[in-house]
Amino acid sequence: MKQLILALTALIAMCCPSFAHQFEKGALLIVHPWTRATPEGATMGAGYVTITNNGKEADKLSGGAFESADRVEIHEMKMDGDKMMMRKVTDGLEIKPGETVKFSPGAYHLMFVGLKKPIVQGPNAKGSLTFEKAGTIDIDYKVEAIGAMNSSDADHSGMKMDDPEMKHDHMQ
Ligand SMILES: [Cu+2]
Repeated sequence: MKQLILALTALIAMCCPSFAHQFEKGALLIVHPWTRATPEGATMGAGYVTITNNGKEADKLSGGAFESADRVEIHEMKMDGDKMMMRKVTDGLEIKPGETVKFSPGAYHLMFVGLKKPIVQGPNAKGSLTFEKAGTIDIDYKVEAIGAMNSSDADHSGMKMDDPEMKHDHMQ
């Protein structure tokens, strides 16, 4: 029986790379972090993630890190009258039990401040997110083209094994 379970576990681990680009710690699930390439000389970049709190207590995203940035801020875009305003979230972003918060252009985003080099397409970019209760979670960001407003596999449902988009998966 034990061997069977081990064999099954190994099989499951091999079979389903569609689970790959997500990160889990405690009750938190972080799905498909992505960013976009930046032009030469840019000092700021933006990152997007979807965070689900599967726990029974609220947690709070308080910040994070990005490989080539001085610091990471949480920003929110909001309409103020007819103007789009960007606001820095200074006291953390609460994620309630059962809640999913989707960061996207025009809403919440992570701002990578003080880039020391451009973000380039290629291997995923490394970073982390820090939560009050769950602590720090290492993640990596798929890098989309300069100016991209969404990421091709932001929605993992309906993905196929032979999807070329799967190339950025990390099975290690
Ligand atoms: Cu911003």
